[in-house]
This record gives sequence, structure tokens and C-alpha cells, in this order.
Amino acid sequence: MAEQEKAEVLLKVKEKYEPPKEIVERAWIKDYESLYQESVKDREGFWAKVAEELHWFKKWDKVLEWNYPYAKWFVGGKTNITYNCLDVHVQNGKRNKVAYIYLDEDNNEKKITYGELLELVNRIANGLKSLGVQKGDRVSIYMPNTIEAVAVMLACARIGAIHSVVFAGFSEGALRTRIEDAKAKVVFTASYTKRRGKRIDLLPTVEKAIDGLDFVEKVVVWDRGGDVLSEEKGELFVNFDELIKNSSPDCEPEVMDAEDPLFILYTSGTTGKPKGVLHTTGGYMVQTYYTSKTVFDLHEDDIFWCTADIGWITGHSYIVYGILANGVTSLIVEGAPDYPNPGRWWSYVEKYRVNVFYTAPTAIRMFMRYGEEWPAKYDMSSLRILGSVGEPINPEAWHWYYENIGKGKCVIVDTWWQTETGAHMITTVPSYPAKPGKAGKPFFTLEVDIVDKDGKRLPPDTVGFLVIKTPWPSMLRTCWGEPERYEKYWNTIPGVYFAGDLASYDEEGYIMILGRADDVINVAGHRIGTMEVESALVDHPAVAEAAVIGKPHEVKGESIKAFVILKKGIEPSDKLVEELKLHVRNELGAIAVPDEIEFVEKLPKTRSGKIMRRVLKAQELGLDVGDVSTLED
Ligand code: 6R9
Repeated sequence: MAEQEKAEVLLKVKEKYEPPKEIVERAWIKDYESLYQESVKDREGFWAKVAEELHWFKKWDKVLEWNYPYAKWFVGGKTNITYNCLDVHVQNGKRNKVAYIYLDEDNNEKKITYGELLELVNRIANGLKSLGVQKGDRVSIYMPNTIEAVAVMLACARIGAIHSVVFAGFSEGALRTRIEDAKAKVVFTASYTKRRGKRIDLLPTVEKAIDGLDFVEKVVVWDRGGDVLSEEKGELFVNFDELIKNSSPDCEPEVMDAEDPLFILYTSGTTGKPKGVLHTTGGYMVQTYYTSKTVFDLHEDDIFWCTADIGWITGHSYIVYGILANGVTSLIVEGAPDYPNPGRWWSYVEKYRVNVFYTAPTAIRMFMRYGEEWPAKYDMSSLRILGSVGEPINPEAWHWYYENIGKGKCVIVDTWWQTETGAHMITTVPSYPAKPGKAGKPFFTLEVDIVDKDGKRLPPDTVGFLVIKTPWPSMLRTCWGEPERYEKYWNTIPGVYFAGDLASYDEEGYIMILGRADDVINVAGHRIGTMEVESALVDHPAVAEAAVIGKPHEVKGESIKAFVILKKGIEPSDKLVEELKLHVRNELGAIAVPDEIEFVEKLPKTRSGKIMRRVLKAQELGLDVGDVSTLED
């Protein structure tokens, strides 16, 4: 197996990087080991103490109600996450403190203070109410990475509407599936986003995506110029600026039960349809707040920058909720990292004196290719903590990040977590040494294990399934409308949460993540289900059958290769390859387009008719195909 070979190579990494003394001295967590031991002895007590740092309209009666596999945290507690993200800071003298610094590709800068953000959020919240949106209604958000998009998310949370952000790089097919599944009453969008200097229109995509979906009552359009809302568009469309212009800047936060839904975020699973991961208010608020504080070691005057997009969980937790709850200033950046040149990101680190920087290995590998002369042009001495997320960081990229961005003076926190987990789960915290290529140890209260398919604990340095044995506050509560898919996380190996990743631990308890164990491909840190791409291909009139695998890729981590059987009488051609790629792009979006498409006569299948992607992958990579006893012929 490819993963096992990789494991042996990486497991040889024994070196450890001690954090600089100044970083340990200011760290919130000075002694991880003793606090961890304490936390597993009294999980509920630990999280209760954290929750007390936040504001509750009414305190909880019980910290945890665990009715396997369903959890309720802070039972009976009442709060509103926006109150903790905004009002609390405004009341504590931070009205004029900058919450976000936004930058576009032309380096146009826009700053918003906590006071201004609260007013903007309230105006949108009142606007939502005027459109008839109520607590529990779903609102889809298809907007670029901007302050306005964050404000719409928060406005939903303000009134208890459930937001469902759809990454603005997705195309109409993917957007439609998500709007339809959530039965969104209102959709928010913008006239366009810009990438590599090119304007990408968003409104036409939304119009196609909602065609015939009668439950969509309004589409609110943030017109960033271009006058996209002409008269003949009709009453379905509302101008964002008009909606908020006359609405009040005051809006009482809805009193939310700790277990009231906060948002749905769709993610790829092993079947064709994406799952709507549901997060609730209280537990998600507590764990995103506390991991932001301790893993990024945030202090009052820190400037934080998470380079993710709000369309992903990393943006939800570490651009929006966890970061605002800590009341720091952070950057939000729209457009490509390397446009107009590969110095773009590093120029921002210099200009805004960024202290904590959080990005993905795929970005680091891209910058490695451009060469160290780019970061060397800038003064990045403000940096203290560097974070990594989204996929395993290979030791080579780790070292490059450490040397060229951190100048050997920063700590790297390699944070393992998922859309489903809501917040960091396995990582080092800044005060104990990191090992390149290994994520680190479980976060407080979590019991993590590496097991075989029967749930039996494996010895150190062996590759197995990563499982989590105890519930945690920011865990997903269900999959929207599909409880059976939720239960699958907890009954694949009975009694524990099955993360879907392969991993191993070493004799010191550091965990190394090796990648997905299931049919999910990780392209540049984005989860793409093989089935999703296969469905999109089969949807094309020329295609009879398709199988999709992930292949190692130098920059993206993995790339997609598709094997396609054409319908009778259809001839393979380069033109058809391009047509199929375009088709997938239209159905799912650019990130899901296969790099390679190979036309084949047959696909390896089990006797029960399941495509054996494992066999295709082994053949493709020239590896041992393993057990093929179930192969058809
Ligand atoms: C936060 C996020 C989750 C999957 C996860 C794993 C991979 C994320 C990682 C990592 C190794 C890390 N992953 N962080 N693998 N080291 N530090 O990315 O959520 O989009 O749901 O992806 O990403 O395979 O299972 P999501």
C-alpha cells in the first residue's frame, strides 16, 4: 500500500524542534502534559471552565449529555455566538479596535472596527428579518472572501437563521445541490469575485442554480459595481445595499439554546452526494474560541491571518467565529496568493506585522517552487506562530516553512481536524516541541487512538485508522436530513468516532496523519469524493462508466485521474478529454477537474459490482495490487 511505504519513510523523522524561550514564556499553555492529564480526568469540568470565559444569557444546567452517538453540550445554556464575537468587545472598550483588514488583489485595503462590524451585522440581520427570515430558516451564502460575506454569516447567527456557505469557486451544479438540500429560503451572492485579475461573475451562476427551485424566496445581491441588477430581473432579486441602507443598526441577539443549529457546511463523503455537516451554537463556540486562544496563542494585540476561504470549515472557525471570539485583529484576503506576484502574501505579513499565520501545505509547496528569494524580500520578523492545516505537511515543506517564513524563530503548529470536528483536535501547542511531519498530540480532553478495523489498538509506528473515543464540544451533531450518515461515523467501528484518516503514533505519543482511508481525495487541501467526480463524468452523454483515483502530486498533494469507459460507438479523442474536463468544471467547479483522463475498455470490479479503485491506483503507481480475491476476473 502506498500509504504504508510513506509511513516508513516519515517515521524515521526523529528530530524535534524546541520552541523559543520567549514564545513559551508568553504562552497560555505552559505545561501541556499536566493539563492534558488533568483534562482527561474531568472532561466536563475542563470545558465548563473554558465556557465560563464566555458570555451566556443563562448558564447551562449540565455540561454534557452523551446518548451515544448523540451528544448535547452545555445543556440548557443560552447564548448568542455573535454576542461573544462582537458585543462583548464593543462593551469592553474595543469599539474602535480593528476587527478585519480586508485586501483585494490590487492591494485595496478596507478596515472595519468591532463597532462598525456590529452595526453592519445588525443592519443585515434586520434586513433578513424584513425578508421574512426567522430562526431555523436556512440561508445560503455564495460570496467571495470578504468582510461583507463574514457579516452575512454573523447576521444569520444573530437572528438564529442557519447559514450554509458555499465556496464561491463551486459551479452551478454543486451550488444547486447545496441550496436544494438545505431548502434555503434566501441566497446571498455578490456580482463578482476577482482571481488573477480576472473578473468572475457570480450572479449568473446563482440564477442558473436556483432555476425552478420555488422555495428560494429572495436572492440578495451585493453589487460591487457593474450594475448587475437591472429592472427586468424582477422581484426575486434584492439589492444588498438597499436592503441595509434603511435598516436599523441595532438588533437584539436571538437567545439561542446551546444546541440550536448554527450552520450547515457541506463536505465530501464516500458517496456521490455531499453531506450537510451540522454544527450547533454552544459547543462550537467554546471549542473554536479556546483552540484559537491556545493553539495560536492569541493575545490582545496580535495580528492574525488565516489564508483560508470562508467557504471551508477553516474559514468558519478561524477567520470568523473562534478568532472574533478572542477579539483580535485579523486579515481577510480575496484572490490568488501569487498574483500579481509571488510576494503578495509576504508583503502583507510585512506591512501589517502579522504575528500568527495559518495556511495549507499546498500553498507552502507552491511558494517553494517560486523560490526563497520571494519571502526573503520582506521583513517578516513579526511572525511568531505558523500554522498548517488541510493535509499532511511533508517534512520537506515543513522545513521550508520553518526556515524561509519562520526564519528559524517561529513555532509550527500542524493542526489536524475536519469539517466534522469543527475545531482543532490533534496539534502541538506552541510551548512543546514539534516534529516535522507529525501533527502532535491530542487536544485537551480528547482520547485519540489508532486501531485496526475491529477497533483493536495498534502498537506504535503502525499504520491504522484514526479514531476518537470521547465526544467533544464542537463535534458535528448530525448530517442535515440524513441521520444515518451521521451514525456511520460512530458505528463503522462501534463506540468510537471514525475519522476516515490513516495515521500512526510514535513512542512519545506524537500522531502522524497519512491521508484518507476512504474514497475521498485531498486536492490542495480540499476534500473531493471520488463518487462526486464519477457522477459528474457519467452525467456526460458520451460516458458509460467512470472511476476516479487520487495520485500523489508535488504541489497539490493529490491530483485526480479518471478512467472512463465510453458508450458504444464513441471514439476517444483529445477533444473529448477537454470536453469532459469542461463538463466536470461546470458540474462541480475547477478544483474537481481531473488532471488526467484515460479511456479504458474495462474497469476492475468486485463480484458484487463495486469498482476497485484500490487496484486502479496500485496499477497506476506501479505498486503491489494486494488482495484481489474479490476481483471479478
Ligand atoms: C480542517 C479541514 C479534513 C481532512 C482530514 C485529513 C485532512 C486536515 C490535516 C489533515 C494531515 C493535518 N487534514 N488537516 N491531514 N494533517 N494537519 O481541512 O477540514 O476540509 O473537512 O478536511 O483533511 O484527511 O480528514 P476538511
